Amino acid sequence: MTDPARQDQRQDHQRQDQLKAELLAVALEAADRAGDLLRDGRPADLGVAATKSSAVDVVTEMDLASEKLITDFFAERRPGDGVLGEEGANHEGTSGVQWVIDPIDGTVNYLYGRPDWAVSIAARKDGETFVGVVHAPVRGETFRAVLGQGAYVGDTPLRVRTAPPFEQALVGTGFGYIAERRVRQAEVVAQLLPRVRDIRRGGSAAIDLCDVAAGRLDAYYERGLNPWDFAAGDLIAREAGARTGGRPGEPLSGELTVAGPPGLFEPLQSLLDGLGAWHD
Ligand code: LIP
Repeated sequence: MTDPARQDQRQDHQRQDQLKAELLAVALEAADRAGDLLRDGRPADLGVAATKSSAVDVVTEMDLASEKLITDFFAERRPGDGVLGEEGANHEGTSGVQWVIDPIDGTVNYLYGRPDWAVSIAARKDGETFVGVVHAPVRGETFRAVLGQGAYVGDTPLRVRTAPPFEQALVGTGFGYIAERRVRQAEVVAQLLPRVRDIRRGGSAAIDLCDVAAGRLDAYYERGLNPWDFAAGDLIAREAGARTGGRPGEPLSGELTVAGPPGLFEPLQSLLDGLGAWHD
């Protein structure tokens, strides 16, 4: 490579690192502001404002307020960026950057006053997730990752647990909001349960993926997630050393999301594929 070409490459990398740093700072500030609103402004009589795919797929006024706070913040700080949010925010930008937002991941936990919920924000560019932030205010934890620069909770680096023997794995999962899907998901977990240490169902995919990154779960899988559920947690898990994906050879998606350390990810993915965890 010629010196001018090498210099151009260095300058591109510098520009990209500067963009990543800016996106991380904006994401952290937005998540912190939304987290404060959600933690401190939760009405004592919080109820269901609307339902989506079923009577138990709920939206509260706070989901809507959180998404508005975040999208207004991005409109002010990053006006050229696109946005995709769980509660309806959806517009193309001109910068090539797209924000993927779950204003409350773990809405049912939030509705019931349980602590395991988070604000999940990811920034994507050129088909890659550059930045991921999962802010869990009641847990007092903010997980973050920048592509190629590691994953952290606060300032503590994150690393997945070394793969245990399959039968000693603690595996997280979740279930959909539609009864017919839950029947199939129950059949899959019934087959998995006797083969592993135990199962945990936390209620927030974003937190579950961060728990894999932090070594608090050995692995996680779920069918039926949306991009906003996993965009940030996927990057955090990968930057902490996890493999993530869907069916063998496929990227993670709503069809199937699997995350875990090398040596456990592969046999779990293979077993789930054989059990039909990827279809209803
Ligand atoms: C939730 C996911 C969780 C899944 C729930 C729900 P929401 O997202 O994070 O993993 O099991 O059914 O989809 O709806 O709270 O944003």
